[in-house]
Parts: sequence; C-alpha cells; structure tokens
Amino acid sequence: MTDTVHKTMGQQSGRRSWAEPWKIKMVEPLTMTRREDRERALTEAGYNTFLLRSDDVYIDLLTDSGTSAMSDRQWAGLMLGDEAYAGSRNFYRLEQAVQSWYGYQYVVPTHQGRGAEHLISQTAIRKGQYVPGNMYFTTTRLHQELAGGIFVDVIVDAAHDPSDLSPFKGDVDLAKLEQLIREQGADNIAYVSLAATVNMAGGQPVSMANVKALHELCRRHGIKLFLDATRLVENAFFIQEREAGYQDKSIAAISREFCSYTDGAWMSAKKDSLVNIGGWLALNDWPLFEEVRNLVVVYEGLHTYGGLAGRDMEAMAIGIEESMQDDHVRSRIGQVRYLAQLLEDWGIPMVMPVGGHAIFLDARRFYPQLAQGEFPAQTLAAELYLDSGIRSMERGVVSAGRDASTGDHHYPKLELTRLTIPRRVYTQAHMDVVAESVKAVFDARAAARGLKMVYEPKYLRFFQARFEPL
Ligand code: P70
Repeated sequence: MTDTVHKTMGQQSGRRSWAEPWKIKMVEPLTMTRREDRERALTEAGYNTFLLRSDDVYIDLLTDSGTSAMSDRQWAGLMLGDEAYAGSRNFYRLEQAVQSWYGYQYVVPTHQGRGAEHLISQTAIRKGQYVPGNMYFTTTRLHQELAGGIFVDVIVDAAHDPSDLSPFKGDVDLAKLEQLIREQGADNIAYVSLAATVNMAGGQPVSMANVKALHELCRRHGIKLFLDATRLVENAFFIQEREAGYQDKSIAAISREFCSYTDGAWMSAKKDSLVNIGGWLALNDWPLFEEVRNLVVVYEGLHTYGGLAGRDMEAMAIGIEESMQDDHVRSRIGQVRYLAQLLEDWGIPMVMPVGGHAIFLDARRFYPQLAQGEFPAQTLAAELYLDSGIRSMERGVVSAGRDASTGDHHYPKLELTRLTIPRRVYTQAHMDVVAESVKAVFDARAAARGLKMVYEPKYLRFFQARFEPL
C-alpha cells in the first residue's frame, strides 16, 4: 500500500476537506451483483440501461431526477398533506414558495417537468413558429415540435466542444438569435427557450450577463423569454463562483435575479427541489396564464393540484427552500467535482469544465474505433454496467433521435455517457468505486465493438430502444 491510501483527499491536494451539511438517519440496502448476473440482466434489457430493473443495479447514476434523498423536514411535510380536491393548503404553500424564491406571479403545479413543457408549448406556440433555445433537451424539444414549433439551436459554439474550457458554455449566441429574428421576423418566433444549466451540453451554466442581454434583445423585439428552471440553483452556484460581482451574493439572490430577466418558467422539481415527483409552470402574464390554467385541467388535474397529491406539493415547497441554501449547493456540486477530480487525474476523457449535476464521459474519445452509428455512448454505458453494476445514461446519437422532416438520425457533435449524481444519496466511498470502474473500462477500451439498434420506438427512442452487440 502506498502512502496516499492513508491520506484524506484534502491532504493529498493540500487543502482542508469539506463535508456535507447533513448526516444520515435512514439507510437503504443496495444490491451487490455478480458479473454473470449483470450479463444476463443487460441482455434481457436489450443493452439499454433504461430497461434494467433497479434491483440489478449497484450504484444508480442513471439520473438525478426524482432520485434525491428528502430531508426529515420534507418527510414530516408529507404528513401535513391536505388531500382536498380543490384549494389544498399545500398548493398555497407551494405557490408562495415559487413566488418568493423564483419571483413569478402565477403558478400551476404539474406532475413533473414535461407536464409543464406540454402546457407552455400548447399555449405559447403557433404552428410553424420557431423556438430558439440554448441546445435542445429531449422532452422540451419534442413538446415544442408536437405543438407545431420548429426548434433552432442558438447556443454558443463552445457548448458543442467537450474540451473548450469557457466558463459559461450555456450562453445563448446573441448573433445567432438576431440572425434568426432578421430572417424569420419576430412574429414568427414563439419565444426563446432558455435552460439554466444546459443538461445536454454537460450541465453548463448561463451567465447573468447573457440572460440580461438576452432579456434586452427579446424586449426590443417583443419576444417572450421563458426559462427551464430545472437546475437553476446549480447555475446560480457557477455565477457566484465565476462572474464578477456575484461572489458575495447568495444562491437565492442570484437565482431570483436570474428569473427577473425572464417572463416565466417551467420546472421539473425532481432535480433542484429535492422531491421524488412534481413540477410547475409559472408566468407573469395573466392572459397567457389564464389559458394555461384552463388547459391544466384537461391534462394534469385541477389548477390547485396539477396531478400531485397535497403531500407532494408540501414536500416540494420545503424542498425549494432547502435547495436554495448555499451550503447545500456547494456540497452537491462539491461531490460531482470530487468524482471529476479522480477521473481527471487518470486522464479519462470527459466534458470540461465539469457541470453541476453529472460527469459526461466523452465516448468519442473513449472509443475512436467506433463510428457514431455504432453507438459509442450506449456501448460505454453497457460496459460500465457490466464492469461494476453502475448504471449511467446515453446522451449521444440515440438520445438525439431523428430529424422530424428527413427521418435521418440527428448526429450530435457530443457523444456522451452521463454519470448523474443524485443529491444527498451516495457517499464519497461510492464515488471512489465509480471512478475505479470508469478507469477499468477505459483501460479495456480497445476491445469495445459497438452495438446495433434492433428496436426503435417512435418517440424519445432512447427510453425503450433495444440493441445487440456487433
Ligand atoms: C434527466 C431528466 C428532465 C428534464 C430536464 C430539463 C433540463 C426538463 C426535463 C423534463 C429526466 C429525463 C428526461 C428525458 C430523458 C432522460 C431523462 N431530465 N428539462 O435525467 O422533466 O423528467 O420531470 O418531465 O433535465 O436529465 P421531467
């Protein structure tokens, strides 16, 4: 054994260690799997990690969505559920939380993020209108397309380059947006769809300067600016860390300022807000909200529960407040960075700078021998699972789907495998195990052969597609 084994990470890198601002009150046993069990499970799942049973998974890094640990206060909140069909007191608590932490005026709950995406897309997009956004997100773009919109990517070019170290790779390229407005006319733009942080780019943040300038540009042309607030507090952390003038502002103040430059937001509360289910849509514009409030009763439920139980709304209201605490966000992103540091030291190719919620392994550089049509990122997710029972998610050509008009695959520049870290769930020792497994798969990279797709569903194919080894 070498000396370093007995040193803490802080000692090894010459600094004081940090630790989580919570302790563990209840534990959930994990399944320890054997290689032959994993081979059988992966074959049954058609080499798609979405089709694995979670009982066959050891460390589950598929997503940070709905997988975080609730606090004792949130669990206590579940007991305060007011399960009235109409006017539940928990709705008013949620409404108040969204109003005070995010600053929007009118709020409807939804069962999760895509419920809110559906409502905003159906009410704010006219058929044939363009919807510019800072890189696509799978469900967001699909709802925009189902409403007759045409998504246009206006993110900065740096976002498509995994080794570009720019601090705000989520920014909108204002020149691209202006060109679209010039070519199509402001009236043919439904709204600008801004995500903070940008999931598919690797959890990259948007700067305050960019949202401010975007707000100004949209105002000049009379175009609305709507925010995907799913991981906004993580975005606020990067602004606090990297943007001049924000070092002494709280995550809560930065988040609130960011929202103030937008006209409304949709939210998957399953991420930042530390709940297992829930979302909302919030707007400042009353006539548009009136339409939303009417449509929600068709698809989600009455406008004071939107597909949720009263107890879910209570847990969400408490989660919103907890998510805005600086110590919480620092330790959440600190854990992601801890894993990133280990991988970086071993020369593992990944998206840099590391974002807020996940490590995105660069499958192109892992497997240069594989063409994109042989699904390198899907292959990497399969190999990681086989090695150690760790579950990750493909974020490459399978996720990108097909072009709605030509029917060809979208071939995204980024071919990534995401190791997503749930909040308040795994320990530093789990991160060590993950890093070692990634290293083992990296060392065996020359042997990878790729996959072929043998079943492809029509919508969001990555969830249910099946593959076989080549
Ligand atoms: C993930 C999850 C969900 C999500 C998101 C952003 C920036 C909206 C939503 C939708 C779950 C997921 C969704 C599609 C494909 C894979 C995984 N992201 N906006 O794991 O919210 O899931 O609550 O409907 O990240 O990244 P919801």
